[in-house]
Amino acid sequence: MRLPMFIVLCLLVPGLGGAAPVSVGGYTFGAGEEAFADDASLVSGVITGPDEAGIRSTLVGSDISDSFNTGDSGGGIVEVEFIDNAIVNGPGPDLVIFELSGDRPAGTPDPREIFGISVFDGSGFPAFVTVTPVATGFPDPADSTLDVFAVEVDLGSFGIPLGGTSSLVRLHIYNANLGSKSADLTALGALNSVVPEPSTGVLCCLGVLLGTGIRRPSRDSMWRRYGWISGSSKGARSRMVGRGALLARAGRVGSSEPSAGFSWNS
Ligand SMILES: [Ca+2]
Ligand SMILES: [Ca+2]
Ligand SMILES: [Ca+2]
Repeated sequence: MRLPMFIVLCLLVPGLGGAAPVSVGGYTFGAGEEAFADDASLVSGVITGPDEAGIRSTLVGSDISDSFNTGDSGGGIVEVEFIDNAIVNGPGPDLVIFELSGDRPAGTPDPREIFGISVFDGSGFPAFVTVTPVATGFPDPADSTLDVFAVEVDLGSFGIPLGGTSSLVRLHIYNANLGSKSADLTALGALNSVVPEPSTGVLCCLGVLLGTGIRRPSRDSMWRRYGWISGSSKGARSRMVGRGALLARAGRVGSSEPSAGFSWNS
């Protein structure tokens, strides 16, 4: 198998795939849909608002017409994963977490909806930081009584240096007992998003595949390269009655015939 060079470049170069930007709650995500979270699961505690599948379907992707809260439980910790992209610590905020709450003027924080966040720093999850969603002024597309709220996250706040990346975010969702069960979370998108660097193993596989396509001549191409065959297909070769007849026809019996030590790639 030989990977087309364009696909290989798309794997290695961020943004070369040409994704259309996506705008959510007044934020523009240059990497498009890819910028958003790709998986989510409950790692501890209890959340009765949605089941596991509901947690995942709510937090994956750019859709902000859905949300969940703790339900009647005491709360839990949800781990969100970015798979086809990673968050990178670039200039300013790197990640936006969206949640839904009652109508408020843009810029108004809603302390009833506080929750905790932590970002994997390469060796572990630093202590949770409590954050307060702020009204964006944009309405919930599915419920006109609600607005879109946002929390901006800078990876530098979690010890990740400029240019550093992370693919895991944990959310501590709990009832703040302020008249709302908890934050009503809906989506996470990376403002600064990169295609993850391929692992060493993937690079080795790519190298082997590319090497297979570029450096490993087929038996037919070798026959053509050395002038032993003028046809271009296996069919042409299959019509040959034998290598001796072929070489005799090409007048190459002798000096250019592969030596006894030559081995074909097969
Ligand atoms: Ca993604
Ligand atoms: Ca940053
Ligand atoms: Ca959602």
